[in-house]
This record gives sequence, C-alpha cells and structure tokens, in this order.
Amino acid sequence: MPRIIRIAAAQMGPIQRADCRETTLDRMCDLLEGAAARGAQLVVFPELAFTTFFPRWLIEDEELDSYFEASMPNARVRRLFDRARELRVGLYVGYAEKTEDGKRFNTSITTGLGGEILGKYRKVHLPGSVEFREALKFQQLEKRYFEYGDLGFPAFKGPQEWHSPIMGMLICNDRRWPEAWRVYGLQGLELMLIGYNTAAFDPNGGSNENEEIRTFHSTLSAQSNAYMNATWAVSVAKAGLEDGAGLIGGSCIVDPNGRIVTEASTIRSASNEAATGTTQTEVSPKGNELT
Ligand code: CDT
Repeated sequence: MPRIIRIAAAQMGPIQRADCRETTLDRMCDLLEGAAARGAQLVVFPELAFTTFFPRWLIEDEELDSYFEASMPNARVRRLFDRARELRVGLYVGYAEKTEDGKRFNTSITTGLGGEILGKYRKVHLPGSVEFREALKFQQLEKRYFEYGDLGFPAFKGPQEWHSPIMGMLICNDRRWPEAWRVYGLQGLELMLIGYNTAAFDPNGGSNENEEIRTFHSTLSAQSNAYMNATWAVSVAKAGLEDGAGLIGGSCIVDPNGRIVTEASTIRSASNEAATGTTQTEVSPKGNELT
C-alpha cells in the first residue's frame, strides 16, 4: 500500500538584520497557509528561520540574546505553531536555542499534527570560528555563538496520519557529512528534513567558489545521501541577499533513488511541494508541482 505524505519545502527569502520578528512571522504564516491550502501535511522551514543569519556579525549582550529562544514555542513565535495545529500541519523549524542553564545551540524541531514536538536536533557540524576576524567585514561565528550539538542523531517516528515514517533532521553544514546521514540510516531512516543558510558567494570579496558550484554541492549532498541511505530528503534554503551577503536557494525534495522530485527555481520565497512515500513508485502525479 502506498504511504503518501504531502510535504512543502518552504524556502524563505532573506531576513535583514533590521527586520522585525513580527514581519518574519507574518511571512512564515503566509507560507504555512499557502502550503496547507494545497494539502501539505508537513511544512519544512530553513535553519535559523526566525531571524537573519546573525553569525555573520559580531554581536553582544541584548542584541545577541534577542536572536535566541528560551523555550519553543514561546510568545514571540506561538502564532505560527497555533495556526499549524489548527490546520493539522506539522512543522520543521530551525532556531537559535538558549537552554535554562545558559547553553546555546543551533537547533531544529519537528512538530506533529497537534503541535507536539516529535523530534529535536542540535547541529553538530558547526562551521566558522570562535574568534572575531578583524580584517573581515562578514564573519562566520557559529562556533562562538553555539555549542556542538549534544543529542546525537536521534531518529524519531512521524504520526500514523503520515504513515509513521522514520524521520531524521540535519542542519545546513551537517548535510555535507555522510556519517551524519549514515547514523540515521542505521536507524532505518525514511525521511530526512534539512534547513540551511548557505553562502552564495564570499561576501568578503574572495572568488574561490561561485553560486553555481555552491548550489550544485548542496543538491548533490541531498541526492547522493538520499540514494545511499534509501531515504527521502527535504532540503530547504533561506535564500537571497541578507545585508549584502548572498544565500543560495536550491531547495529540493529528493526521492530514495536520489532523484529530484521538485526544486525551487528561484531564490525567492516559495513553497514547493511533493507527495512522498517510501519508494519512487509512490510519488503522486502531482509530485512535480511548483509554486
Ligand atoms: N550555516 C552553515 O552551516 N553554513 C555552511 C557553511 C559551510 S562552509 C562549506 C554550509 O554548509 O553551507
């Protein structure tokens, strides 16, 4: 029997440092509504979805704190989760987490139809540096702001309404490391969810890799690892120019044969959908629908 779940990859456009949370949340709610109207049962948002990619800046004190969530959901983001629950849609959302004992992680959660947290993941492969690099306008300070994820790679089961898929989560740079996928693969992974913020070019003026090869590597990571682990993969970008720093798009949904079922064609905000099952023969005829 086919096991079909309809999933939306909610690629987001850029979020500027000066943008307010409410506006970003409005945008996320719009993407959620659009996806739900087209039958999505699960909407996948990017890494650090509520804010700009703040590790590119040296930030301290109050501003730094403002990027972190002390609990999830909380008052600042609750309406997204409330609406998802009303619509009976699950969410994957990446966010900056601050724990009760003051630890900071780059985290994602997946919620179920009733808003319950099905799984939580803390990013293991943190790129960048701890130290501020004086000579550079744009930093990559994930190692300064976050601790290495301490939850391992914990697979979890989706609800019966999604045909109980064995699910896993990764965050951005994690997707480039086959061991991370393999640990999930050994737990019987059927559906991998990934959010990312990947630079489209060196914002400090270097010219080592262009946007095309960066997007190719992103897609290649999803396709090759999906194939090698016989899993579906949903890989979702925050894309476009954030305060002059470019982010690739390239959001895609990949089947267990490593084939792209649907992908974003622009770096704009978009909700791309595909109905997924556990083999390529279970993909619905609407699998290639694009917004
Ligand atoms: N946000 C994030 O993890 N960015 C990384 C940069 C890695 S440098 C190859 C990424 O994988 O896009």
